[in-house]
Amino acid sequence: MVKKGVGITITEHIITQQRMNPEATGAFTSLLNELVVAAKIISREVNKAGLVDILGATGKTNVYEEQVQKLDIFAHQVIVNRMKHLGQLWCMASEEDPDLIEIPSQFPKGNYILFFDPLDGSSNIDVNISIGTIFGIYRRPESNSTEPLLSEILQPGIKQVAAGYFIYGSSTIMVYTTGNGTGVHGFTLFPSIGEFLLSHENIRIPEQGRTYSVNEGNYEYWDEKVKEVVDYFKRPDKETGRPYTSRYVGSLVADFHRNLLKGGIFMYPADKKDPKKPEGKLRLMAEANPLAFVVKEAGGYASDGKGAILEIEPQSLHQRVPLFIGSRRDVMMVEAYLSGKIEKPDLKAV
Ligand code: P6P
Repeated sequence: MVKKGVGITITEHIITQQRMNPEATGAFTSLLNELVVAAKIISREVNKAGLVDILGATGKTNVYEEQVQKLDIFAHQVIVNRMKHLGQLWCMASEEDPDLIEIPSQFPKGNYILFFDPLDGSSNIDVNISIGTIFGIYRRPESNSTEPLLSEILQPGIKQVAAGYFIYGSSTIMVYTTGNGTGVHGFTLFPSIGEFLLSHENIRIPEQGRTYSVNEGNYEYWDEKVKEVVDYFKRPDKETGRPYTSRYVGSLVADFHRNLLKGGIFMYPADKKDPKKPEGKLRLMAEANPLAFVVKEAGGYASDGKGAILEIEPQSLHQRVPLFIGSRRDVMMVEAYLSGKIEKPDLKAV
């Protein structure tokens, strides 16, 4: 019997995408491929974290005064070390670094900008819940500057040329898109051959879900309209498929990935819990924008409750934003209600 091939590798897929783009120079392909190498290294450490002393907090805190887990730092350093010498990046920005990460002078600079959250969901590391790496890639705008300027870096999410994530769970999966109708594709890591193989071709998120994901422990800190939205999803109504099921892992990549495949809405609203985080906990540039780019390409939508996440003009590197993301009909309804376009939450109104 002739053994089947191993299937389509991520490397092959990226090159095929490159060939579809006549101006492609291969720079972007080498950038994505190096990110894949970084993810393989992170995946190996995440999957053996229980066995060696790499678990547990470092005693340090990051720019958000969050306990930084050792794997957070490891993942951050792996990505920076792999990407800095490539010659494809103008600069980088990481959730784990308050400042822009410049390319050391001994390496050539390139024309792409990489935003990343090296290990999102890190509070779940010690309890073996899926965590992930999120990335968004922009092109450096035309300019005569010789050094990266924040004004060049802070672009709306719609300007991304690629975005995606790696989820380190029961298996390691990469999901990415280059936008412009190229689709959203998922690849599963086969440790036995050390390759990501195409496993989820052209992912489309259901127009409407049956799941809502939100931390209801924050209920008393939400404004009244957000409370009404969450109560709406819980209220029985056959015609609109309610009550929805509640699913909340507390790891953005895990919650997002489930909703992307099965449909649903993830919400992290603004809340009054922490005066330092009036816009909620999630960050625009390294979390909301990349996932908004992916979900849009898969037929879904992402909103801050007033408008599209991808249209937001960023004001700072680490700004936070309320996030409603997932199945188009669900998110559009929430945005229509929160922005006053409809009088009450009603899926039949969108
Ligand atoms: P809460 C993990 O710390 C994270 O940044 C996201 O991955 C996740 O969606 C969110 O925070 C969970 O926050 O406040 O519900 O524990």
